[in-house]
Amino acid sequence: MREKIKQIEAAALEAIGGAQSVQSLDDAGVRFLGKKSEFMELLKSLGALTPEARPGVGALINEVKDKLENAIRAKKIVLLQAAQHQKIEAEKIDVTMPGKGIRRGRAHPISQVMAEAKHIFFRLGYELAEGPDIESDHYNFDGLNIPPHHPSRDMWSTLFVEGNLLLRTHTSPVQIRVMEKRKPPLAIIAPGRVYRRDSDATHSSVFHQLEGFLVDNKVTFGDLKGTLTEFLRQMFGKEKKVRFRPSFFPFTEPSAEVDVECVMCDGKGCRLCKNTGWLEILGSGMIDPNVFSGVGYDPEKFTGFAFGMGIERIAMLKYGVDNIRLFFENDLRFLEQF
Ligand code: 2U9
Repeated sequence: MREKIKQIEAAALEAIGGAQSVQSLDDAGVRFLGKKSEFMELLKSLGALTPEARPGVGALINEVKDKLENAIRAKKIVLLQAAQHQKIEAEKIDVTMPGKGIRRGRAHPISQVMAEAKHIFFRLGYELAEGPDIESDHYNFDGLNIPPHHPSRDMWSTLFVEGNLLLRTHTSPVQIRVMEKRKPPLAIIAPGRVYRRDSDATHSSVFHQLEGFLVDNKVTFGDLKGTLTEFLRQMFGKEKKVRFRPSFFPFTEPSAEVDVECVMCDGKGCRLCKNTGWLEILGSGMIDPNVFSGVGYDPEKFTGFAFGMGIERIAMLKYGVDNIRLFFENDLRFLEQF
C-alpha cells in the first residue's frame, strides 16, 4: 500500500509541475485528490489494514495529501503571476510614441473669400440682405430693366423651373425686394448662390456672387469709384492700381467694369491677364432710373450705384487656380492648401 501511495505521489507531483494553466492545475487536483480519486479510495480502504499498520499508513496518506495540496497552492501562485505578467505585457503601451494628431477642418476657399468680401463692406457700413434661390421672372428680369427679348433670358442662359419661376441668375432680385419694402438711404450687400446654364473651365452653372448698392439723394459716380477702389485695395492690396472702363448693363446707366492690376505679373503682361496687365473683377454703374420707377422710387429724387462680382472668379485670381471645378470636387489635397 505504501508503494501505491508513493506511485500516486510521484504521478501527482509530475502532473502539478507540468500544468501550464490554472485550469489544468485544477483538473490535476480533482484527478489526484478529488472525492473519486484513487487517493481517496486508498483512504477509505484503511479499514482493511491491520490495526498495527493503520496509523502509519494513515499518517503517510495525510503527509502526502498535505504535500500535494501545498504543491498545488504554490504552482497556482506561479501560474497566476505568469498570467498577470502576460496580460500586462499584452496591454503595454509606449507612452513615448508620437500621437496620431487630429486633422483640423477649415472654411472652404469660396467661403473664405466670401467672408472677406462681406467684411470689407460691413466695415464700410453696409448691411446684409438675402433672398430665395428660386425667383420669378419679374424680380430676376423685369424689375431690373432687362427687356423681354434680352439674350440672358433665353434657355441657354437661364435655368427655368416652371411657369414664371426660375433659378436666379444673379442676386439683384434681393435688392429689388429690399427697395420695395424700404426707403433710402440704403446700403446693402446681397451675397449668395446663383445659377446659369453654362459651364467650362472658368464658369460653373452654380456659383456665388456678391452684389451691393447704395441709394440716397445725391449719390454720385465719384462715390462708386471711391467705394469700389477701397474694396479692391483691401481685397488685393493697397499698392494695386485700379481702373474703370465704360461698359453696358440694362440695370445701370452709366455702367463701368472695374479692373485691378494683374496679381501675377504686376501689370507687366502675362498669360493670366492675356498680356493686358489688367484683370476684370467687378461690374458696376449708376442704378438705371427705370429700376427706381419699377419699385416706386422717384428717379428725380434718388440716385444710387450698384456693383456685382463673382466670388469664384476672385478666388481663382487671388490664389492662381486655373479650373473652377477644383472648388467643387472637395479633394482634400486641394482644400488643405487654403
Ligand atoms: C439693382 C440694380 C443694379 C448689380 C450689378 C454688375 C454690374 C455685374 C456681374 C459681375 C460678374 C455678374 O457674377 S457676374 O457674372 N455683375 O457686372 N452687377 S451692376 O446691379 C444692380 C443690382 C441690383 C436693383
